[in-house]
Amino acid sequence: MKAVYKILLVIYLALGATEVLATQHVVTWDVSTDLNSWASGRTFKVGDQLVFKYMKGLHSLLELSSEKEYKNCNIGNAADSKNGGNDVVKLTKPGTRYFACGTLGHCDQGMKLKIKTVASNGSSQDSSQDSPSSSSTTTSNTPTSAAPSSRTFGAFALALASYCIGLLYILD
Ligand SMILES: [Cu+2]
Repeated sequence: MKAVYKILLVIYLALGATEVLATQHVVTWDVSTDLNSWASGRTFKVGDQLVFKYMKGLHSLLELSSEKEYKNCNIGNAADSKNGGNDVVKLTKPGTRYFACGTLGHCDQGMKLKIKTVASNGSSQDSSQDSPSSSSTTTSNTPTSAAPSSRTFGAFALALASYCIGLLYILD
């Protein structure tokens, strides 16, 4: 019986560890929100999710396929459309994605959003580029708290798995 609780604990810990890697960005999807400044204050990484919250029936969510369509509010041939009012979009790869409301006139009123997704290790590389003063990279204290890059994620998951298995034995 005790082993069951230990396994549950380990699963819980493993889920918790993967949870912190992805961020949910909740978008208040309406005409009055300044969507540009909302987006500019955030970093969108591969693995993150966008959640568009809006009054169902009043708005909808279209994904446009080009910058040109986005600029001109050409919503005629959208790549994807949703209308649930609580629409989740997963950012699966780096690049730019374009969203607009499908209700007539709303896109022209500014109800559109451009999202630039970066690789999950992108921002940390940028900050360490040309700053010789930041010599405070002490890797000795807590190496486990460092955010894993997408490339090393597999290795990280493997390490986590072995850590969890190890934990099972330690708890015995
Ligand atoms: Cu709308």
